[in-house]
Amino acid sequence: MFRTLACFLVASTFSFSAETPPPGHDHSQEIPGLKKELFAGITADDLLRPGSTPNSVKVVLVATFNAANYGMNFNGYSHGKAVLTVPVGWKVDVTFINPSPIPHSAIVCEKAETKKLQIAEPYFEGGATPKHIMGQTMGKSEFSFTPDEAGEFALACGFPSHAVAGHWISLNVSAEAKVATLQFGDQPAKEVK
Ligand SMILES: [Cu+2]
Repeated sequence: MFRTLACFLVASTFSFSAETPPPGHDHSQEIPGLKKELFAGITADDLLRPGSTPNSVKVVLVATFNAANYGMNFNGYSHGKAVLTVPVGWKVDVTFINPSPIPHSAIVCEKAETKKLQIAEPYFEGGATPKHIMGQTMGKSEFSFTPDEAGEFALACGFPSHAVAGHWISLNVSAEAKVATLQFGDQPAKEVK
């Protein structure tokens, strides 16, 4: 019981501090030890690109792209603030890159699951990096899934406590959308081409 409570308290404190950095915290500060050649030339727009076949998209997720949210970001975005919208039934091919010595991973889950300390299984078959709970460092892996259900999902880091600290972006699977769109924060969504 005490252990459960302690875990909960640690998680809540962590989540709070991740959302409200202390005054003077500099997001442009670099995270040490990044293997930069692993993500040379990749930008936030690579979060969603057209796929090589019709009705598919290509997603490149770089964990610890920069120092935002203490490195717990994908291509600079955390807390769901990059929104990928994909029509239902489209294939999603994901390349996951972690250039840092801190373990991270990627898993597709329901949006509500980002509030959990640990995410057990991908919501759609095939939708996670290998051993997502253990994570991986200084490397790359690929996975694909085809969402067959509309709803609000997330591409989250599956390393315990990272999603709850904001290490996730939004994935909306839409029954109405005819094209894939990418949205950053309050900016308008743009069609990916
Ligand atoms: Cu992570």
